[in-house]
This record gives sequence, structure tokens and C-alpha cells, in this order.
Amino acid sequence: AGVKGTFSERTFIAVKPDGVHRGLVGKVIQRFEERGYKLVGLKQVVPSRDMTEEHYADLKKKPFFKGLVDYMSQGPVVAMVWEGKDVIRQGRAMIGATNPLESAPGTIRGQYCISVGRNIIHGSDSFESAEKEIGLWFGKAGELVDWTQSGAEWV
Ligand code: FUP
Repeated sequence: AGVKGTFSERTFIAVKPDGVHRGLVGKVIQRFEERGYKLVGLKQVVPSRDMTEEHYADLKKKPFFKGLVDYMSQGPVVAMVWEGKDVIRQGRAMIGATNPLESAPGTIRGQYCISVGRNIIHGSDSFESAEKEIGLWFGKAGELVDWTQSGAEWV
């Protein structure tokens, strides 16, 4: 996930199936772009159940796990990697609380959803999760693009 605490820090962000169906992909991308972050990975996928279970492995024992896997693996999911200073923590703040009813107005969840089981977006919650999730979703060589944003010195 890049180098923690530097301009190369990276996070994994995914628009979940409800967000894709509701046409919110552009809104999500726009918020990260306008904030000044750099998009280094982007693809649309229908994740397998195995893949989804691996992504949410920490939640395996939760009562909502099966429903969560059903929901995510129906797809499509728009998977992204965003890069920039403090992007992991800032991305979480931009997304808002897990339960959209607790998400501040103006956050992504606080603006676009009301149900914890349909909260439209995922973002890595730590450097370790970002490393794991980027590897899981963008494991193949060449899927991430290193590029220089012109004007980055102004952001
Ligand atoms: P977050 O990191 O904010 O996505 O939150 P978690 O990793 O704790 O939860 C992952 C997903 O599980 C949430 F996005 C939605 C789902 N979930 C529920 O459906 N019910 C719950 O009570 C908690 C989480």
C-alpha cells in the first residue's frame, strides 16, 4: 500500500453492487479526484464468493456474514486503488461510519445511503488491510499504474 505516511500511501476503495446499480460510481471517483488523490487502479468485477469471503475474512463469525457475501458477490463491484498523503485515514473519513445512520452528513455514506447492509462503498481501515486488499483485488502484475499527476505540487 505504498509507503505509510508519504505521498505514495495507497488505499483500496470499492463501490459495492448497490452503489454501482444506483449510478454512484462517478460521485465516488469525483470526491477522491477533487480532494487531490491519484487513481492508480480501476476495474469492474463480479467477485467470486471465495474472493469475497477472503476480503471479509475478519467477519467470518458475524451473523451478517452470509448476507454480506451474497450481496457483494452478486456484483458488479468497481474496485479502485487511490494514492496520496494520508489516503487510508482520509478515505475512511470521507466514507463515513459503517452504519450510514451514524455517518455525518456530507460523507459518502451520510449522503447516499441509510442501511448498514447496503452502504455502497468499502475503504481499507488500516495500512495492513490496505496491503492485504490491494494484493487480493489487484494481485496481477501491471494492474496498477504509476504515473505523475501534472499539477500535483498545487494540491
Ligand atoms: P466498514 O469497514 O465500515 O465497511 O465496516 P466493517 O468491516 O465492520 O463491515 C463490513 C461490512 O459488513 C459493512 F460495510 C456492512 C456489513 N455489516 C453489516 O451488514 N452489519 C453490521 O452490523 C456490520 C457490518
